[in-house]
Amino acid sequence: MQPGAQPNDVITVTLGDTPGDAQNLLRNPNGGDLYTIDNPDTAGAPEVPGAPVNGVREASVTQQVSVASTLKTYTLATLLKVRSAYDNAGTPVITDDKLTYGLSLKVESTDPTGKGITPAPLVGTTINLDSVPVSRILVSDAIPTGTELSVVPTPPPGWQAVYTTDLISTDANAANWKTFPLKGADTLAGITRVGFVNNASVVTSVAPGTTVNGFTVELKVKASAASPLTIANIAQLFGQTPGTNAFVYDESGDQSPSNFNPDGTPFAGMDPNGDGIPDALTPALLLPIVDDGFIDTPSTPETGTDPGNNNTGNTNPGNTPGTEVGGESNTFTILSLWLQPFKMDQVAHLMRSVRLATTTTSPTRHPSYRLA
Ligand SMILES: [Ca+2]
Ligand SMILES: [Ca+2]
Ligand SMILES: [Ca+2]
Ligand SMILES: [Ca+2]
Repeated sequence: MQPGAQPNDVITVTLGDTPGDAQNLLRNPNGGDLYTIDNPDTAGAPEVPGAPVNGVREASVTQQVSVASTLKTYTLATLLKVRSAYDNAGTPVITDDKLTYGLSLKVESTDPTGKGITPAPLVGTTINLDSVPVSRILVSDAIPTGTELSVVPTPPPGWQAVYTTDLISTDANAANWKTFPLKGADTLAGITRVGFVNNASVVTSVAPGTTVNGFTVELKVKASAASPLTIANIAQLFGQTPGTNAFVYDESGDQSPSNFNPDGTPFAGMDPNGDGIPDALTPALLLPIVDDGFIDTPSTPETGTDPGNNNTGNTNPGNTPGTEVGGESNTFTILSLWLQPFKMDQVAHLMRSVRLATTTTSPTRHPSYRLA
């Protein structure tokens, strides 16, 4: 950079020299080139002895940056949750019913917030795993009221399934997570949150433009649950932006990445310096920001809902504009198919209607009918 450069002056840096930064051209040796060199014939495979059939190639690339501009780099990550299966086990009781949820993690490559953010990869944040503080990307799903984890989840390649038995009042990012198999006296029924973390020796980050699928969670209805049972839950994502270490926190149920509000402003508390981009935060600053991810009132979820089961909670016509902060719960009601006074009434009414239709011949005649 030259000493006289002023704010907003544009600095251009070019590596290589081709017309219009064209790629993979036959080299024109005119100085400043970035070009290929044939390996010696003695190099062994995959070297093929002799000169390359397409000659020497060259390419170039140019980048521009404004002097004194702050590069707004941040990770825009969206956690998506759908209810992928419901199995009533072919019985009228609900206590053998199972629900399956599919979670996926999408790291945006373009900025949907309108804030001029340059999207960054997603990397881990500090969590406790098997009693050791480690850096991991964490996908967490609190076990909703009336259910328990049915099976140990099978993670997608490069990821590990994890669980915690800590009280739900400890937020997911502060909980003591454990890898499966179950440790000590732990049971599936005692798990309060299930989740997934990256296996740090395989996956170190999720690049912009990438969606990781295959986070599957299967729940079963507790033996003690009563019909009807409304199951409402929300999943949460925790990570960081590389370099700035800005905190990344998202909840499922909408298309908003990193819990950005529908108007493109950061989630409350995430941007202490007020530049429109979430910041690196201490555990003390995180505490009031992060929700426990547990739905206290499943019949009327305090988070709002995603009624389409397709992560469009922000555009739910039932939502009040401006109240769609954070995620929206996936909600599903199951009920026993027998001993339902409401349904019995419906059946009786239907039978009366049929009998009425077949016995009425005149508008003045009062038909008599009875239930068969
Ligand atoms: Ca059943
Ligand atoms: Ca979201
Ligand atoms: Ca900020
Ligand atoms: Ca929302």
